[in-house]
Amino acid sequence: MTASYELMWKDLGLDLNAHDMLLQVLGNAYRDIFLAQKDRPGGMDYFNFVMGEVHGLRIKELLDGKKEGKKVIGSFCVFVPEEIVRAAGATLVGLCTGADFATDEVDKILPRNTCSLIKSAFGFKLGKVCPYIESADMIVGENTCDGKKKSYEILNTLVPNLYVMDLPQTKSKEGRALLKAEYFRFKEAVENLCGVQIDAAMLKKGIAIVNAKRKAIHRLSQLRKADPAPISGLDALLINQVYFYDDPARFTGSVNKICEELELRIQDKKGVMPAGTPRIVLSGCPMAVPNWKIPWIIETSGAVIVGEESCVGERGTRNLTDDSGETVDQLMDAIVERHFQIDCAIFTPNHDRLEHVKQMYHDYNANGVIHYGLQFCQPYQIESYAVENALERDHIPALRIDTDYSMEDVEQLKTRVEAFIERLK
Ligand code: BJ8
Repeated sequence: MTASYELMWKDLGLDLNAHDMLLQVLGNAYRDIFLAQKDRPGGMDYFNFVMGEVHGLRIKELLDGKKEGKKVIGSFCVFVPEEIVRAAGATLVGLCTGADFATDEVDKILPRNTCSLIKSAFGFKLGKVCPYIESADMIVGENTCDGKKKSYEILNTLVPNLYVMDLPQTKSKEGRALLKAEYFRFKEAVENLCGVQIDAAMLKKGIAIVNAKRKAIHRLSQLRKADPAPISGLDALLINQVYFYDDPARFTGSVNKICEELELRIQDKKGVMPAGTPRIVLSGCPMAVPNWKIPWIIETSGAVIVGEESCVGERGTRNLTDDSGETVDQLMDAIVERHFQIDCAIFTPNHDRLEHVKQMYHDYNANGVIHYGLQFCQPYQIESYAVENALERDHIPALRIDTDYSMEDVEQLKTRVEAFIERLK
């Protein structure tokens, strides 16, 4: 990244030395993990560029937009309805939660047995290295797992603009009513922030923008069913990660462009790995940038990832929002309906997720499922027992991995993953 952004980062209040260090680590990891791959589709050049400019040009775009009155809203969860944000003409961005940072500072505030994802959000804020959180006009937290719910009480003392959304924990009639009430409350908060009154036409536009992104991802997912796999799981994960940062129309265009290339690859039977390479569905906690450890281990151990049952993946993007309503109430209902289907492990019981993992295994012609739980993530770690049982009942090979963002266990994990992949051959 160039020095021309230094002033911008300084104005945002970033710690320039710490930020330089972060970019260097990120750049090296990207080179070693992504650029080292063979036979990447040419369309990944765009995503290389986006990643190279993720703290540079993209932030400049957001700040330029702010000068023209376009608000920026940051979020940590796919339950925050992007349709409403786009309807108001604002931008939704995912906030950085994929790497350890300022761990000493974080340990003074949060218990050690807090998941890496939550610690990371705090680390980026305390270490002053996230230009997204510093650019945001509103930061949305959500009452999902206990860790997030309670830590937002503390985050509220560190940022001036936290908005907390309550979320249901059961898929009941009452749960749906709560989600609906909370989405209306959120709509009002966004309207106040942006100084607009969202009408049906604006909502329709918001839905169209977000649905287009999701459809492009669906197209990509369909292509990943082919053997040989036309794109690596790492690159597909990267696309799913960029989903949360990029300008939506540009993102949609770039994904569709890469899909055209992959269609040709499939016609020519060209893949990133030979036909017959063991195929894995990765299931579990979301993987935010730059959390690439497990996919990198899997794909350097002789397998290819063909689908992600994750919020940075199919759990986050699989359903479209029905855009046929004509009134604000009908369209809001459609947004509620769409998000109420998200089968996050904070719901109890959560049978739909077990069915979804199995469905993905069959749809993507996979050979096995690897469940990824972040250490101290109670919802996903506890639910991994049910996932594994459901898979075993159907004779689907499964491996459970619990880890964090550190690299200390890489060798040990690699040994387990290699043994699992060997079993699938
Ligand atoms: S809809 S998965 S994005 S809550 S890893 S912080 S659950 S202890 S991230 Fe999530 Fe929304 Fe659900 Fe998706 Fe807690 Fe677990 Fe940490 Fe987690």
